[in-house]
Amino acid sequence: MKKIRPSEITPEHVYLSRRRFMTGTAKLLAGAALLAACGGVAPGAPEDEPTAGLPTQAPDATAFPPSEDAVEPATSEAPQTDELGNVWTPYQSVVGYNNYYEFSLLKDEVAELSKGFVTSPWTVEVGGLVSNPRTFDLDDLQAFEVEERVTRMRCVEAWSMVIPWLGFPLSRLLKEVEPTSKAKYVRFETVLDELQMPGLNQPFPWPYVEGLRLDEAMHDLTLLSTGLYGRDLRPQNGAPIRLVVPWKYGFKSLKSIVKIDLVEEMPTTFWAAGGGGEYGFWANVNPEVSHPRWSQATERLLGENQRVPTLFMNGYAEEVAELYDDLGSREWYY
Ligand SMILES: Nc1nc2c(c(=O)[nH]1)N[C@H]1C(S)=C(S)[C@@H](COP(=O)(O)O)O[C@H]1N2
Ligand SMILES: [Mo]
Repeated sequence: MKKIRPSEITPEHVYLSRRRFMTGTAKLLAGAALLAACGGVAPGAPEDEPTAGLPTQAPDATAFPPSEDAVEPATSEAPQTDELGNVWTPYQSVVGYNNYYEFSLLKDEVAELSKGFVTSPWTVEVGGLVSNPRTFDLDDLQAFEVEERVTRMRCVEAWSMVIPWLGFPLSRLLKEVEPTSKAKYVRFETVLDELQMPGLNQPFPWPYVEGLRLDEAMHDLTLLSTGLYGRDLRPQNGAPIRLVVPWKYGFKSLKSIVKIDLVEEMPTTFWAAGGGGEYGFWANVNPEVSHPRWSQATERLLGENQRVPTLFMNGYAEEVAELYDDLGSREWYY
């Protein structure tokens, strides 16, 4: 097995990944219904506070070697870090410990159940309050030049990862469709594929919908991601294209996008509709605003042995302060 050194993750590598983008093989999933409903359990409870029938799972790379993910793309000889010095989360955790409720509520089952998820052909329909509505196919999406962005992803369940994403700013795609002056928010929708997604049996308000205010969506930190660790996205991470909003709780970063609409009113999101009032629209990371059932003061950074303090706006406050008149106001944190 060839080991790829960190130094090999170069722009060329990024370019190759972009050219490959996404391939998929047709395979029907064998898994059916998984477990009973967990009423009121939203993007989950923190792992040390399991709730109603939702087993907690420790990430265990060795217990989870799906063949296509088995080769580590980077060695840890010279660990790579983000701008705060946090080491990149091991690849096996990034592809083996996932929240993707359309497949399963169990983080270590998602990769197996989503294996073979067909993501080609694929289209993203972009419309609503725009002058130039457009449907992007995989070739159109490939035309956007990708860059590597290493950002932290902080799940509302109080764990986090440092992920080297490949992607491009959402603003570039939005500029192509030309939002009209009436557009105030962006509404995103994940694919709804009952044949391939056994988790859709769960009584949640599908499809998975998320939203951003237009200026949040246009911010340079807001990415459409098509890959990570120099490779195309695996289904469990939201192939072929997903959102990444690093200063907000992870549930905002929806996966496998098929529809983007510019709208006038704040959209009703999946977790706002189904999360029992525990998950609001803004969801900006704030260690001082507790979830109704647990503290958000610290998080378990995967790959590290200790919990680390959670940072205000997940450490991106300087970059995103311009978006919020009064960062101290509590309203931004639900
Ligand atoms: N469509 C969809 N998108 C989703 C989710 C989901 O269940 N369905 N889970 C969210 C949550 S809670 C988190 S923390 C991140 C996890 O992303 P990752 O598995 O790539 O680390 O995806 C988000 N996007
Ligand atoms: Mo999450």
